[in-house]
Amino acid sequence: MRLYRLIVEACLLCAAGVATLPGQITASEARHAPALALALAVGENSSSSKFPTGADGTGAARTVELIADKDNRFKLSNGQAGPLVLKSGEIVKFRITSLFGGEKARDGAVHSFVVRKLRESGWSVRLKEGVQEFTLTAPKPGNYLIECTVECGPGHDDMNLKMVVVK
Ligand SMILES: [Cu+2]
Repeated sequence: MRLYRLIVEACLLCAAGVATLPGQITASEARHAPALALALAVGENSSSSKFPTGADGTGAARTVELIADKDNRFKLSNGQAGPLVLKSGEIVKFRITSLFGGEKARDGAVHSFVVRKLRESGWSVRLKEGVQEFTLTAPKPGNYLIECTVECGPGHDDMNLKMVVVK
């Protein structure tokens, strides 16, 4: 909480003494919003850890390896079809190997990795041939579907991978 106080004090320097504690922010403090938002974010993090961590709290993001295969199917690295099981809130590093399945998009993508209802959270990645890595945060618990939205060739319409997010 030390950082929180420093940031609020810095904010106080910029104008009237209004910033106090999280939860006590009022409309009159709207002009302090950026500093307050930052202070709240820092406060939130410091309650658990200094850095983003995996769900196991070790600080290491878990790596999930997938294949977007040339037969136009997603596969887990163990060769199975899924589902992919994640823990809500965990930070997941995806390492996806993509292989050409007969057709590719104009931008060169041979597949994509899309969860439609999570697009705004970054769950929408074009996949070029080869290995790609990106990091995402597992959403709230529920059942999701990872889909390929690139016309990648025979079997494309069924190219998806079930994802189950647990508490
Ligand atoms: Cu496809």
